[in-house]
Amino acid sequence: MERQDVIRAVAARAGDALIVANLGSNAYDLHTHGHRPGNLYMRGAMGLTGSVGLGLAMARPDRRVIVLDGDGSLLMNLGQLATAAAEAPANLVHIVLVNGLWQETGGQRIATAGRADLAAIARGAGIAEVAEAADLDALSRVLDRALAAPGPWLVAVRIQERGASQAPNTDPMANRDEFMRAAEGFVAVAPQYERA
Ligand SMILES: Cc1ncc(C[n+]2csc(CCOP(=O)(O)OP(=O)(O)O)c2C)c(N)n1
Repeated sequence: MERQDVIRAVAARAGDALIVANLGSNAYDLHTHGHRPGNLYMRGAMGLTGSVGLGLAMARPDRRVIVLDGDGSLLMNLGQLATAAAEAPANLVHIVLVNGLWQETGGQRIATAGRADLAAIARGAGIAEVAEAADLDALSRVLDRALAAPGPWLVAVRIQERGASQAPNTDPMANRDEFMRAAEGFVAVAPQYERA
């Protein structure tokens, strides 16, 4: 299974869910294969995609929130799993694409290429619903459950890389504004953080 298969499968089922996509390829491919106002494309803040999704899920318990994370990014901030388990928002579906690499920075091998098991780590953190998928049929079944049944969910999806994703030419501020409107009810960012 390749990244784009996962992105397409999620986009096809997302409905009115809010989606937060990890910096790099997940964001690029979600924009290419499923752009909509309810998508937030992370541009930096490696490791925080899941934390942003957790905050959103807590702020908007009436909306399903999908996180499209990278394994390197999740490894950088494992504490978020314990926090998600403790806060336990039922509407959070945290999907991590496991390629065993830092694809975005040139394919450096990381711990998930070896012994580290993110699903086991999530179980140990106390996440209520943990699932794994390594092919499209399994992914479809897991997504159908995770998008309907209460979580929080952590879904670890094993992917094979087939090469670099194309970076779309998008404006992060416009994406932020559009996303905040889609996630209506959010407080606007303080003016001092606006770009001059
Ligand atoms: C704190 C921090 N360290 C390093 C980087 C550089 N960096 C950007 S993307 C990336 C790799 C992301 O890996 P992963 O989450 O596994 O996603 P993939 O690129 O494999 O889809 C790195 C190391 C960064 N942006 N921020």
